[in-house]
Formats: sequence, structure tokens, C-alpha cells
Amino acid sequence: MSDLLKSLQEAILTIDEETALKVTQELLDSGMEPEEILESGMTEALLELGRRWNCGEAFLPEVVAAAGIFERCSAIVEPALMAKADRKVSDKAIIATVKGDLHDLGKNIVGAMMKTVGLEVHDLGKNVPTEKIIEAVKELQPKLIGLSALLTTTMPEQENVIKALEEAGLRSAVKVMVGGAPVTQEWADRIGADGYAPNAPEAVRVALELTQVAA
Ligand code: B1M
Repeated sequence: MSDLLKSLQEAILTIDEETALKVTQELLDSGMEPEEILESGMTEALLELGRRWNCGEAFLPEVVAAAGIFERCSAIVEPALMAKADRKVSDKAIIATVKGDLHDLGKNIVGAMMKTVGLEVHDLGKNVPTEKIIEAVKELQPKLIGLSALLTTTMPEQENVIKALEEAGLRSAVKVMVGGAPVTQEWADRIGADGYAPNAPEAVRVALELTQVAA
């Protein structure tokens, strides 16, 4: 890993916003791919913070602060991501973090990367009730719904959305993709989702596959 990438991780972990923003810009200026900055730099830092939080070496206020820095670093990286957009499709997609879940950093990255391949992404936000997702499907008629869940307690909401789509007679009209740190391919299969991805670049690949099949 490059020293600059390590400095970015360190700056996020030590809540040094000024350095984090400066190094993010330096990484972009050095020609590093925006996806690598997001995944190998920023996301890895939050994963490490999660590990420290788990064993009592970090606390909620630090996690809140680090999440804020992550958002502001993302704001620097996203324009670079969009600048290298290679539009392959022009389908609509809805993305949301499910009800009860306030984690949206990963969902936001997934949405930003989906836009780079041309998907018209409608981001419903975080803590989104199933009914709101169903209403949006009726109104926008997307080809794809992407559901993010970061808590084991909110993963069942992904299944609830699929059940609600079935009840509304909408299931065959839309592909459903799930993701988020605790989500696995096994879970996706169990709840009848059409796709799963462990990270944002893979989410884009799966989204393209699903929207093309649905074409
Ligand atoms: Co919370 N949190 N959190 N948290 N948080 C976790 C998830 C946790 C694992 C931390 C831990 O280890 N203790 C733990 C969950 C344990 C569990 O469920 N088993 C936890 C907890 C317990 C909580 C609270 C309950 C804490 C409390 O209040 N006592 C609380 C819950 C609030 C709620 O949601 N109702 C809480 C709150 C928060 C903050 C608000 C402080 C903050 C979120 C800020 C925000 O999102 N705006 C936060 C954070 C930052 C984390 C950790 C540290 C980092 C998550 C993150 O943003 N990662 C997290 C630790 C961990 O995940 N190991 C943790 C970076 C992000 C880019 O990655 O979201 O995984 P991620 O997204 C990835 C992939 O998962 C994938 O692509 C992304 C990019 O690669 N992906 C998809 C995501 N969505 C996808 C969708 C797809 C496909 C791929 O298709 C649709």
C-alpha cells in the first residue's frame, strides 16, 4: 500500500480532518484511481475503526467524527469518479438503506459508482420504510432496487421489501440487489434477492448484469 494511502487511513482513524482532506486531494493529484482511494483507503479505515470499536479501543463519538470526515473526503473523490464515467446503460435504479438503519456511507458510494456506468440512481436515503420503497417503485418503475443494511437487526428488512414487492404484484418487474457489511451471498439467496455484492465496484458489475438481463 502506498504511504499516502496509509496516511489517509491514519488521518481518518485519528480524526485529523485537515490531513485527511489534504491527503485525499494529493492521492487524486497523484493519479490514483478514485475507486482505490474510496475502497482501499477510506473504507478500510472505517473497517479498522469498527474493529477498534468492537474491542473497546474506540468509542461512538470517534466513529461519528470519522464518518463525517469520510463524507467530506467522499465529496472530494466523487467528482473524479464522475469524470471517468463510462455510460453503458441508461436504466433507472432505486437505492436505499433499509428501515431502522442509519448507516449510509457504503450505500452512497454504491450509488455514486452506479451513476458512473449511466444508471439513473434515485437515492431514497437511509432508514427508509418499506412502504416508501414500494411507492417509489410504482412511481419510477426502476429496473433495479439496491438495498443496503449494516446491522444484523436490519437485514430482515431486506426480506420484508422483497415480500412487499411480491404482495404488490411488482416482484417480476424489478431486480433486487442487497449488500452491506453483514450481508452475504447465502443471505441474498435465502431471501430471494436477485443479486449481492460485497463492495461498491462489484455492486456496479452486478447491477449491470441484472439490468441487462432485465432489458
Ligand atoms: Co455503526 N455499527 N452503529 N455506525 N458502524 C457497525 C455496522 C458495527 C459492525 C460496528 C461494530 O463492530 N461494533 C455494528 C453492527 C453490529 C451488528 O449489527 N452485528 C454497529 C452498531 C452496533 C451501531 C449502533 C447500534 C451503535 C449504537 O448506537 N450503540 C448504531 C446504529 C444506528 C442505526 O443504524 N440505527 C450505529 C451508528 C453508527 C454511526 C451513525 C456512528 C456511523 C454511521 C454513519 C453513516 O453511515 N452516516 C457508524 C459506523 C461508521 C459504523 C462502522 C464503524 C463503519 C460502517 C461504514 O460506514 N463503513 C461499522 C463497522 C463495520 O462495518 N465493520 C459499524 C464504510 C462503508 C463504505 O462500508 O457500509 O460496509 P460499508 O459499505 C461497503 C460494503 O458493505 C458494500 O459496499 C460498500 C463499499 O465497499 N455495500 C453494498 C454497502 N451497501 C451495499 C449495497 C449493495 C452492494 C454493496 O447493493 C445494494
